[in-house]
Amino acid sequence: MKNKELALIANNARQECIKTLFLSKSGHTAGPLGMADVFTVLYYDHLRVDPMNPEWEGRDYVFLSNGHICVIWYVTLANRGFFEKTHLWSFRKVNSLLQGHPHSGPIPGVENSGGPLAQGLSQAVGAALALKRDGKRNRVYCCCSDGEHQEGQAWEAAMFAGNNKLDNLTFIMDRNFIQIDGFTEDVMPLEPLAAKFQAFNWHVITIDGHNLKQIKKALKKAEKIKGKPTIILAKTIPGKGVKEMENQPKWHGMPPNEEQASRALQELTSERQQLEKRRWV
Ligand SMILES: Cc1ncc(C[n+]2csc(CCOP(=O)(O)OP(=O)(O)O)c2C)c(N)n1
Ligand SMILES: [Mg+2]
Repeated sequence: MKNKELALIANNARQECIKTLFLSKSGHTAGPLGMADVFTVLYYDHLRVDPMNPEWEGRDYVFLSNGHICVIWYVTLANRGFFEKTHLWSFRKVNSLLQGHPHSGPIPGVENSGGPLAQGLSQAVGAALALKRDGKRNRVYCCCSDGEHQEGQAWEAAMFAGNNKLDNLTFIMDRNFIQIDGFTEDVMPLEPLAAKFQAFNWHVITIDGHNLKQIKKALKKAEKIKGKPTIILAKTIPGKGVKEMENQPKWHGMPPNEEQASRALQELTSERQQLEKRRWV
């Protein structure tokens, strides 16, 4: 898909995240806005999925390990036609299909239950191993966060995947440098992340997580790497697109109030007008 179309879809997804979070009056804002470009490229340009038949056996599997950013997953799945968009408006409400952390089973397109950080990484690794052993050609994608790589389980999953040469597995890390109550490098430094994964037999690709061309290229390159899994370290701006929310840990787990939501939508609408006017090559 053309980059202009993708940029407009990502802009729309950001606006819908803001509306959904405002209506729910709870949820996470920074991560979802930061990962809108990655989710858009994944679902509109890259993945082999069929919204009409989410359990199609030839599909690529998508896992979300940092389950708290699920609003961007839900918005993307709804816009791609996996389920009715009206579900978004009851996000996080009692008995809603769309809870504050994803659960596998009832939600079309959602493969894993997430929330306890780092568990999704192990789930994805297990799925990739099973598919490989069954001689299947499906790929497994796992979106994850930087903060969760402060947990032991993350490195156990990484070591296992590298050791088992799971080249049907791609991790995409939201490398946004924030976590729940501060900046990752202040709380518990993660760097040098690339060298750590390389030491565990991973292929590492570092990209600007808002550059559509780079996201596309990295996803394609990962499919060609043999004998090792790939991690795409996507450097993102948490809260991307809304200046007052960008790069601030306080927006990790806070929804916008009415004034903040209205300012955010205004800013994103004017960004949309710029995107329409821009010359795209
Ligand atoms: C096992 C586990 N421990 C703690 C938490 C609480 N928690 C939820 S999000 C979060 C911050 C993780 O950092 P990151 O995912 O990088 O946050 P973001 O970039 O989305 O702000 C924490 C500690 C959790 N969900 N699971
Ligand atoms: Mg983070």
